[in-house]
Amino acid sequence: MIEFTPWPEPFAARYRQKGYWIGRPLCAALEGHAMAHPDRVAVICGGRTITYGQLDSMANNLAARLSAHGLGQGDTALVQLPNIAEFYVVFLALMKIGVAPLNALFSHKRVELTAYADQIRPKLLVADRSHALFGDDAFIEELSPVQALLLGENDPSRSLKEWLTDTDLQLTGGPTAPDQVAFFQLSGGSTGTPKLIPRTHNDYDYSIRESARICCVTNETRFLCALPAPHNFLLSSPGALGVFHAGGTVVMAANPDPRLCFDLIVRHRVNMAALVPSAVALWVEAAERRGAPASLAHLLVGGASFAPALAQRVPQALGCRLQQVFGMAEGLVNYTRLDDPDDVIVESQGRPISPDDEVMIIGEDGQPVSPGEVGQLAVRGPYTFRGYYRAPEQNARAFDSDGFYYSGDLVRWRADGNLQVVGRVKDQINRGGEKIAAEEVENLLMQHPAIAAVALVPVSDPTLGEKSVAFVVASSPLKGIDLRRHLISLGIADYKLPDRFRFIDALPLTHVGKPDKRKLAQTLDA
Ligand code: OOB
Repeated sequence: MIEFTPWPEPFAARYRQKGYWIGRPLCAALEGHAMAHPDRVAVICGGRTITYGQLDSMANNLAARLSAHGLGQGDTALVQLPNIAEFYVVFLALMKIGVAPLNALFSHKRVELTAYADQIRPKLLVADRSHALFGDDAFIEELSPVQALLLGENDPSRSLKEWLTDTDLQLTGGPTAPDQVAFFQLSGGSTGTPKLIPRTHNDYDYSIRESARICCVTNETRFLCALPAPHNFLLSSPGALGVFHAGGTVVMAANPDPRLCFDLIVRHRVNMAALVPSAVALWVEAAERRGAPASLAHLLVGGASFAPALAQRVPQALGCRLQQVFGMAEGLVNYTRLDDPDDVIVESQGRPISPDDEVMIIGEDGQPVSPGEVGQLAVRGPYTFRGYYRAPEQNARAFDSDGFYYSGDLVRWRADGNLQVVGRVKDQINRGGEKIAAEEVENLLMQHPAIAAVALVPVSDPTLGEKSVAFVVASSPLKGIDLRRHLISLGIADYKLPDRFRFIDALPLTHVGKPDKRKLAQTLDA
């Protein structure tokens, strides 16, 4: 059994009694559709059209082979796949036999994958030969999983495609109990080591069902997945799992480039998509120049701050309804509702999924703020986690004694009952929806022998919303390119590479002796 911090029993009892937690594993909805109408299309990926029946039988084949290799409940898997149908097949297969995956982003490299593997000690690795780290076996040997399965592999004993084909093997074992860990979600993070979020079947399934309902996902939905598939937004808000819950179709795109996506939307009559604001800007511009793809009816936007001036242009330019999403891999997800007044949809980030999402807005004095005032968002509820995986110190900081999780977002309630995100207190850079924990990059920079001190700070950017600037105190002459090379040699995701380096004589300090990042940021505005 994978350890995690459970909800205290009175909460768990209430969530069950109210019908939020229904005791169903995450593979159940898809299996139901595979039984009821196997020929309906579940995923379109490149030239392939995969039905619910095919998706489920590939997952059964993989699950049977994995269970025959001794994998099952309590085991973990490190999975890194690009946006392809196999991502869902693997996820489903692992749910069926109770193996908890951690789905890394395809942009993740040595630093991230090593940190994840150190935490979960995966028995299974699923990766892609086309990824720079997996071109040969060196890194696989370092990770030393019991079993590695690779996309694009010639050796049949390790070829993922091979493991999805028909087998006589019987699937043994089954999903973990619904109140146990189903998989690990990735935290955007604000600390040195990337943190993992254990999600249970019960809590995640509830967020999926309600998201699908609130976003009016049906079996007619044709959803474009053009951001990383493992991200909570694309997985469950309502994401691909919301679409599978309703029996609709997911169309995979490698990236959100409008040239690629508009073509896919037209070709596959896509009617729903989910984007981060920086991609919305590209779509709106492209549509204003050469027209919008007609079938698109509904666009979800979330993951980063969304300027009302851009939001305003969406319905006209793209000919679709807009829905804002403010969510987090830790749990809480807020939506504007489709029938909300225009000003709510354009200016707010909506309201929580559940009547039992308890949201508090806490001021600097640790007390709830007056109505309408700005403070830090704290939350507990039926699908908000109760603790990072094996991180007691971080949990002591992120949670209060009543189990409220402090998200690090600065928000306010509008008089109409919707939240507005106005800023952040966590030490994080939100680069076009991709989250960078400042401390993680600072620690890696500090490994360079010529760096005496460093602070990573966000700077506003017209395209991405924010970019990162590293302020560096060097003990001998250095150039930005040296530090870029240093980080690349350590192996971090490209989005974490500082966009700019600024060399200074000393870091300004706050009265408690920490780098004064606010002051540093001001020197950039000037
Ligand atoms: C989503 O999840 P994460 O875990 O990558 O990042 C969560 C953080 C939030 O705490 C907030 O700082 C920021 O991303 N954020 C937004 C936002 N949505 C997320 N900031 C401003 N406006 C928004 N609409 O990003 C995520 C998870 C599920 C659904 C949607 C997004």
